[in-house]
Amino acid sequence: MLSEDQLEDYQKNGYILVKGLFDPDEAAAMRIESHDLLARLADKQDATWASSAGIADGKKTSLQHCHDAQFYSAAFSRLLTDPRFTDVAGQVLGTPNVQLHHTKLFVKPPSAGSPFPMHQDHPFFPHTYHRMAAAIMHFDASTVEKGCVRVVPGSYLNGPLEHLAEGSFHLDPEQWPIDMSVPCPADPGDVLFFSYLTVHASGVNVSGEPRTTWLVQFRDPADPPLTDAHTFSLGQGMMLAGIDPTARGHASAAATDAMGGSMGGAGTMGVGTMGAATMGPS
Ligand SMILES: O=C(O)CCC(=O)C(=O)O
Repeated sequence: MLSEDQLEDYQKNGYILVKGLFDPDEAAAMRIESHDLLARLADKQDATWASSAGIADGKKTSLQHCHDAQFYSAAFSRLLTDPRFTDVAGQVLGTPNVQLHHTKLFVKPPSAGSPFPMHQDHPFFPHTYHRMAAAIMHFDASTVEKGCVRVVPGSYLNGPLEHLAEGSFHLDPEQWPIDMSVPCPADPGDVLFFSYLTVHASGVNVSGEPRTTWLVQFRDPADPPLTDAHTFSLGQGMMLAGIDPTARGHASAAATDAMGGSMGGAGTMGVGTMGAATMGPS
């Protein structure tokens, strides 16, 4: 659980790095699990965003990834409902009800592991009340050299920002240079929680070691999605803690809408041009 001071910090800055949420030996076991899973994958895709090329000075970088790792290995499923994680997730959302949106396993390979440009996660899957956040679980050390995640403290208070859509939603680098962000180096077992409105990015892994993280995106089930831009992730809607007070009302509204129904669910209340695009691995 977060202390009152930590929760205040989150409310002020839109992020909190929770030290030692998991033990280093648990993180080490998940690191092995992660690398084994990526080695097993038949279809190995590079998740590098086209919009990150500028950050890497035109250098070719790569990013290993697996969406929905909990469908490949039960070790990930256990983490999803681990109360050490879900208690903090509920605290940052401000509700005991925590619902899965999606997960992404990333390994930034040594020497040229891909960076991420400055962005909010909001344009990929906008929700009505913005009760959506991410937790990045660190399975090995993440330093500035390894391309750790970087955040702009307090940026979530600006609300949704206009993004450039090309090459995955990202902010204009002239207005949002990466230097505006602060690095969040982490040890194995540390978890970084941040709002989907928090501006964040990450650097190139120029070190000799891979950086291994698992990102879990979660929401308040009572916060209706504004579009159906991201409904493809496996297990979306699974309850990680508490209950869904809508009894899957939003999911059935979206399904009816997708079938051309008239319930006015996701897809009819869009956010202009940002909503429908499905670029990038978010
Ligand atoms: O893992 C990272 O370095 C950043 C990931 C990220 O920003 C994202 O997936 O939206």
